[in-house]
Amino acid sequence: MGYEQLIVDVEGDVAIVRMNNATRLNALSPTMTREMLEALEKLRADEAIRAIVLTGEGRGFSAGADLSEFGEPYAKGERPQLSLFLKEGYNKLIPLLAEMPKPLIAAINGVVAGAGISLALACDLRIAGDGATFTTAWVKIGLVPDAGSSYLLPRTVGMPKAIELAMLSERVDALSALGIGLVHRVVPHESLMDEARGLAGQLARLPTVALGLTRRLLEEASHLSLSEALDREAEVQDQAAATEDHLEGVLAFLDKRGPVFKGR
Ligand code: T3D
Repeated sequence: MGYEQLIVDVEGDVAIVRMNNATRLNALSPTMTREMLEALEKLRADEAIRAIVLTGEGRGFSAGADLSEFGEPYAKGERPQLSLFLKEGYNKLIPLLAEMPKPLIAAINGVVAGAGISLALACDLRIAGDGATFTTAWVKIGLVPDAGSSYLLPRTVGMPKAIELAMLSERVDALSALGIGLVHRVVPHESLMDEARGLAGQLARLPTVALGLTRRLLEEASHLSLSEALDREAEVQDQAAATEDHLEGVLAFLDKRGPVFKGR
């Protein structure tokens, strides 16, 4: 798969997707956004891929929107309607990540800002290198959280912390991010990709359909009453129970052997 601002490597059943606009800390240009949509659609449809790692080249994970794109129109006094770009770009990309039916890991290799935080939040698991730093950034350029962060950030760190992060836009280091639940693990920078690959490999050996359904069920249940959630669990359990992996899991348990899940 050849892209201008993205590198996609397939390593067995794991795909490593690298944002590749390192001189701008992997800022999300229209090209990168379009290429991510294309690549992730393909990986979503590819049954041989059972886990995806999203990371960045160089010292940035992603610095959010590519502000150099704003320079020319703003210098000419033009004020493009940002919602048009958001609807065609992030508003398609974030659901594609958040609803990915296979596990998605953000391997946060460095600086994260603005919509880069949203990308990480839309992944299932976030592992940060110990040098990573986070800043919401929007308010510093007079904008509001977008790319799903108004929704994902409070659900991840709680409303009071989300308000503090969004309004003050201070830089948060990796250990502080771990402390507030913004990331799940912090590892030495040098071992970040080994850790991410290890975790992706572990997830790729699990029942892929059940993992995807689990993510969706937990997300849906946060909007439901208990009785609605119980009904939804029963419906989704029928879907999980119809998979080959469910059968294999039960038979392996009864045979006292390790299961071999196929992701079906
Ligand atoms: O419609 C829409 O698109 C609206 C959507 C908005 C969504 C958003 O994400 S808004 C938020 C956009 N992001 C930012 O405002 C962050 C801007 N960047 C920074 O504040 C800082 O660069 C960082 C805190 C992220 C990192 O600081 P530092 O000191 O580690 O690096 P640096 O020296 O500032 O940046 C290194 C290079 O990357 C530099 O280029 P140069 O001088 O070496 O040629 C810098 O200009 C470039 N860069 C960093 N962020 C961006 C960027 N270039 C374009 N867009 C960026 N977002």
